[in-house]
Parts: sequence; C-alpha cells; structure tokens
Amino acid sequence: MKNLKNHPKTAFVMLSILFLFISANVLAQSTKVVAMKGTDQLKFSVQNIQATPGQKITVKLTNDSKFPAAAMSHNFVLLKESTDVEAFDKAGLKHADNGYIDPKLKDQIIAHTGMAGGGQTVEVTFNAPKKPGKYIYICTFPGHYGGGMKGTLTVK
Ligand SMILES: [Cu+2]
Repeated sequence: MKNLKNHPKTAFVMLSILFLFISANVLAQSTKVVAMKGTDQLKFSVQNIQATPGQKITVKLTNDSKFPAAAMSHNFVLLKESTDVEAFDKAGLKHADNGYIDPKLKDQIIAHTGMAGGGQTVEVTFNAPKKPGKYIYICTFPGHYGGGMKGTLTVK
C-alpha cells in the first residue's frame, strides 16, 4: 500500500467512495421492507404496517399454501382512504384475468401486487401516502377479504 500522505488525490478518491457507500446505505435503510405471508386461514401474517408520510415501502407477500393456485392465491392491494372497500372487492369478482381487480376502479388503488399461487412470492415497492391516516389493504381473491384477509397501513 502506498503512503496516502504522498498521494492526496488517491486519499480524496477513497474518501469520496467511502462517503458514497455510506450515503447509499442510509438511503437503503429508509426503505421499509415488510415481508408477510398469506395464509390458508385467509389472513395476512402482518396486519399492521406503520410508516412515515411518503416513506418508501416494499411489501413482499409469500403464499406457501399447498393448494392449487385456482383455489388459494393471494395478493396485496392497498386502497385509497376514500375507497368503498366492500364495493371494490365485489367489483373484482368478475375480473379473474386481472387479479380480481376491476380495471375501472384502478384509480382507487395506491399499490398492489399480482396474485401469488402456492410457493410464490410477489412484491411491490411504493411510497406511503403523504397524508397521515389509516389505509386498508386487502386480498382480492374471491372470499378472502370477506374472510378477514385485510390489514391497515398507518401513516403518521
Ligand atoms: Cu388471499
């Protein structure tokens, strides 16, 4: 190793790289990663998520069901505060080809994953709403929301 005192440029470059490395880590830490399971009992294993306004969140949803995908799939659909959740869920029933989400109501969604069949993990990265409040997330697979497959993102 060369003596850095004699190589101020090298020392500067090394310090700059160190600084970039630390900055990248700080940014990475500000993304909240929420890993959860969707269960055969029609529940999200995580039913409460806390976030700060605008915080970047990655939700990873794993379905480890042994049932076929047509019988037991799960998704994560985070809805705007103003959404009529029952109506939204019901409207999706006719849209199996679109993850049981009515395309006409997509403006009521903040973020959503695709459907995960057994053994699959789906994920989505989004920014939490800037407005403090409680935001409902559901699984739109038929019967799941009605069976209790929902949770709350609290922004404060
Ligand atoms: Cu589900």
